[in-house]
Amino acid sequence: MARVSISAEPGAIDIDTSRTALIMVDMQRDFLQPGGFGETLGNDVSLLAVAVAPCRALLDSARRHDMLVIHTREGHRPDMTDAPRTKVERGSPSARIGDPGPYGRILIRGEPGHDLIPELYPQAGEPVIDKPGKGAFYATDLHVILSNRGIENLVVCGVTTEVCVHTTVREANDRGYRCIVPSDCCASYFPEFHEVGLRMIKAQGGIFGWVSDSGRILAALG
Ligand code: TIU
Repeated sequence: MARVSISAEPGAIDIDTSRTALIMVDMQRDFLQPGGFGETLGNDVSLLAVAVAPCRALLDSARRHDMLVIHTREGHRPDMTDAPRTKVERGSPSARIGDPGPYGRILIRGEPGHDLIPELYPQAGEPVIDKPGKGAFYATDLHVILSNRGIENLVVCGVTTEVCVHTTVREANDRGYRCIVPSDCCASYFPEFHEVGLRMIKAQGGIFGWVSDSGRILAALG
């Protein structure tokens, strides 16, 4: 156990590292690599690449400090019985969830595109949460896993800032977790949504949590 103080907005936050988990949200090939789901939605996936190296630095530090590391993956069963029609039929992308893509069927569990990028691949013993929704708590056992480990604080990284990271932070906030979001460890296809998403988290005295960055968190962890 180590108590550390992390410089953040709206103010410094003191955490016990043994009660803190690092959560990597949806760092999947389908979102980050050219030709995957993110690109079929019309997005420039290179905008997400900037988050990979800072995430890797935090991941390495968390592992050195024996912090709980959790990875999430957004996706669905091969028969897609857990995919709402509204989600599958949304918009008019050139390929939809379940359709064949360059990395197998898009956002389908077990397909190469659904898997996590090699740079941030889970180590043995790190729970991987397969989630059908945007939030990591919805229809998953994440809350049980965190409760069993006595986790109170979450450092939430991943993509995209305003979609799955934000939804997860909001879900966590309602469940009583203190969330710290390192600004350079998340990214969006829409840079302005990334900026505003972070401002929303730390506004009103930190209504959803705290915003820091990898440099300040690494400095605090030592
Ligand atoms: N993980 C996640 O954010 N899922 C999305 O679909 N994000 C988009 O921004 N499209």
